[in-house]
Amino acid sequence: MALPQDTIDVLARIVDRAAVKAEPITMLTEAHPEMTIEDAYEIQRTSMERRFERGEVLVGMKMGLTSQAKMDQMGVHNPIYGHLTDAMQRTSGDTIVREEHCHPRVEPEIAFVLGADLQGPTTPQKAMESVSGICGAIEVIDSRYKDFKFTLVDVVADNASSTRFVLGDMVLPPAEVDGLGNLGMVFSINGEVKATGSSAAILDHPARSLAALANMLAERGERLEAGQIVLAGGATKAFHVEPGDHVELEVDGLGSTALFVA
Ligand code: OOG
Ligand code: MG
Repeated sequence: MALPQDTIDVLARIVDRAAVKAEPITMLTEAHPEMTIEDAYEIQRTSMERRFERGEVLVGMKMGLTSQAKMDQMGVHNPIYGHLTDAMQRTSGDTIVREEHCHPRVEPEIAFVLGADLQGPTTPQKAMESVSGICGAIEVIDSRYKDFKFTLVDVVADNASSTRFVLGDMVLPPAEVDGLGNLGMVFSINGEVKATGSSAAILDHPARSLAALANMLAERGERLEAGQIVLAGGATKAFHVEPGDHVELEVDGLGSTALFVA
């Protein structure tokens, strides 16, 4: 790591505060160009500690930048991960509040629910043995950086822009999901189709995203645990939302998931 622990602590406090206050900040790398990816994950972890101290509970992890559409939109071409807490989770049909975020965007995803611990190194096929449920999901992302612009290390430090997510009500065991590697996805806002895509956009198969996550965590001596949720990453680019919007995702065989914005 390039940064000393006290700087990590200060930067974790800065990203956490920006999230709590919904006030955009300048990229951390502007003042700390020497920041490494390991520093960034350490800042992310330290910022999560602050959330846990406030009573939030870890419910899962997310992968980000796992599709070409997302990488191209953000100009960052490496998959990353972030932490998900109970305070970020909503139920299909719930409403999120625009003002609680800096500049929220929504994206269509596939999510896994784990029935067993998952420790890397692993393969996509082996990783799927830990999965008990699969569903559609809408993720709300909200970079804490001005203009939603960041470098790889900045977005990692900012917990991969995590802010809210909602899982579809239809959570099926893997054996009941036909063709997980190529499920049609239709993403609409206010009844207008914004994007159509396929789960194949997510690293060619969402199971590859799950395995990649387990492997990235294993490099840091961490693992996924039974009961956790994993978001595999946006299958299309993300779309900004405003109060009054109604967001809906339909996934072949997995029903529809909805989110309202107030
Ligand atoms: C980073 C998070 C990306 C995804 O699904 O690709 C992400 C961002 O785009 O702000 O969640
Ligand atoms: Mg996402």
